[in-house]
Amino acid sequence: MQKTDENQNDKFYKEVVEGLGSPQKYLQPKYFYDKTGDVLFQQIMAMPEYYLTRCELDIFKNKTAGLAKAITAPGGAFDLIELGAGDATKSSYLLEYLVEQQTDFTYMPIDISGNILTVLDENLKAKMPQLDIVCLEGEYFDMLGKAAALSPRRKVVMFLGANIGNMELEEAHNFCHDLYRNLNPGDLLFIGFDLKKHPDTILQAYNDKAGITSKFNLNLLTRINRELGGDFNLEDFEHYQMYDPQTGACKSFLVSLREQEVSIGDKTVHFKKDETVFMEISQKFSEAEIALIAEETGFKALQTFTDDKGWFMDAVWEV
Ligand code: AVJ
Repeated sequence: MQKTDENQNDKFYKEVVEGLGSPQKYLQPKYFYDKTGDVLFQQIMAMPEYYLTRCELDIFKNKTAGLAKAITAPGGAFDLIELGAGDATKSSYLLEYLVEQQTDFTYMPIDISGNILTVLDENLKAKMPQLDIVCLEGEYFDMLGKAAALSPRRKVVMFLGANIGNMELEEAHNFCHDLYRNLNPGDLLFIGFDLKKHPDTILQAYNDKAGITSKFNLNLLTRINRELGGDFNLEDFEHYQMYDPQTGACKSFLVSLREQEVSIGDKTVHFKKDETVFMEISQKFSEAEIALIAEETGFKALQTFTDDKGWFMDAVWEV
């Protein structure tokens, strides 16, 4: 059953109040992506500092045949599911190749943003009229269940763009294990990781000079103001970014520039001066750490693909 907007707003409110009521205040990055957030993320991907998208694009553009081979190798028709598809810039190279080869598959993009899915559906249909596409709007596991109910075919699940990095290590581990348990023997997981590299390169990707990442973070406060009846004053908060090469954690925060009270609907949240709100983790991995996650969550690591710089890795794992 499709959730109503009202239910989704209740959940948004509940999670915001819970996060801002915690000793270490936090908000969840999945809420960044409203209409403005989608546009700002597009701008982030186009920034000179944000190498991630270009690196993964390099893999999809230049290693298309290899990727297609890895996906089609087990044989037979399949559903190509993409978690957090966004605008599918990267995967469209693979989709075009598969369509050209007359591969028997259905593309099932899953995204939390219905807005971006509508655009995606239109664009892909215009580009590839032969493409069989079913858009699924909602949270990953709900929609994976829906995909399983829609068809019994072999599943290839793509989780690109270093989206896995948005989880703490233990959470990433649990997530992969949950995927493993929700798939069947022979199904594949195709998953993108941002690799550890020079700390400055990483920090700059999230601390751009033009301040787009800062706007991206602050936009969530604007969204709370609009959708949950908040009264955040954006001038009273500042974006702060850090990267720890030891753990590979790149984290963003908003810092309260003064002591203040903010109302959200009928709730009041108190901020001390310099108090932080943890916004997002973008975890970076070593090759060994990636192999270990596969092993510990039950998957068999089949193959890896990297860009020319060796900055990004797409791994193919089998259930
Ligand atoms: C979409 C989660 C991969 O962490 O690199 C980019 C989001 N946040 N700049 C990332 C993001 C700030 C991005 N992911």
